[in-house]
Amino acid sequence: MVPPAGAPLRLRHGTSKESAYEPYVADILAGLREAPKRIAPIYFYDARGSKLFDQICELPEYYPTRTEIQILTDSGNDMAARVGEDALLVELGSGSSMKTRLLLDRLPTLAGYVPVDISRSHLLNAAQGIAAAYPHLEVLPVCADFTQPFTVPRPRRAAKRIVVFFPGSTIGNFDPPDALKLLRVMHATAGSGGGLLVGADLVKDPEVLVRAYDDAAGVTAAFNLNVLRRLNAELGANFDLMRFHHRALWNPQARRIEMHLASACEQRAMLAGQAIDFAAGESIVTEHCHKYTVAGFGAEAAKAGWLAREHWLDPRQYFSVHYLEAAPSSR
Ligand code: AVJ
Repeated sequence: MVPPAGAPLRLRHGTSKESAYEPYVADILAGLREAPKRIAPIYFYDARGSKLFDQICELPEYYPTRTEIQILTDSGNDMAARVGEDALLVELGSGSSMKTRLLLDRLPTLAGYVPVDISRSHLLNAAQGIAAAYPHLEVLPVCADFTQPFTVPRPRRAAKRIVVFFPGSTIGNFDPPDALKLLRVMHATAGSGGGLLVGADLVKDPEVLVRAYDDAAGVTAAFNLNVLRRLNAELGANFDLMRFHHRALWNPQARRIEMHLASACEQRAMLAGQAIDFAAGESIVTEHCHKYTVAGFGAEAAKAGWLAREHWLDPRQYFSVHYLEAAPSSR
């Protein structure tokens, strides 16, 4: 029996804390002790950061969201055919559900939908929205850090296969060794015969890339700086937001956009009783956004045991969505 629409969804797996990342002060301090200083991009997404990210997705310069939506709209039927009948769809980092709906609309026989997110409140809100819009779909939310293996809940109606859905080019936030680890975790999650439907942003004109991460309205700058505001508010730090500047740089060797917060002058900030010293011009790296080629992405995935089956592009070839199948695990 599927719970009635509107019934509260229970979290039966993962953590019961508000965020799977609490407490995080030790991680932040360790990153600020590295050279170069680093803050992981997961920390962007407090309530204000999540709102700013939604605004980024609407910016004229930020093409990835609308391009991926266009690909899902144009090729969604082919993707649904690949996912097949009676599958269990497991979405990683299931923030907004817009892209998911494009798939769910085309997958009437799905055995269940498992949204996985680190933020408990976002997860439950999104899951509730999906459960209300798809009353016959069993929704099984999991609050977890998806970079670590987690238990996939079993739907009441047995699934023929597990398909992991990982849109948004979030894979680009992981440096190559971590991306490979994540591809392996997803392979283990899907199991043999399982699938992976994943979005990956493509290498293109550096001007187009830089503008997407350094928009004229300054929304990305506000999004980047918000992480310091968050540390001030939540960890009692005293970063001076007027003395850090947003930078977006294209690194052609590593094929990635790098987001930095550059210190305008020599300065010291305090965090949890520890001094963090900055030279003038020194920066904190807050995000790497790796860009792929279609062949390059397939090759990385192959190292993790994935077989590339099909991919879809927009007419400008800005963004790619790939369907891969799990080769039987060698272990
Ligand atoms: C959510 C990781 C896909 O890398 O494009 C957008 C995050 N950062 N603008 C990206 C982001 C700055 C975004 N991802």
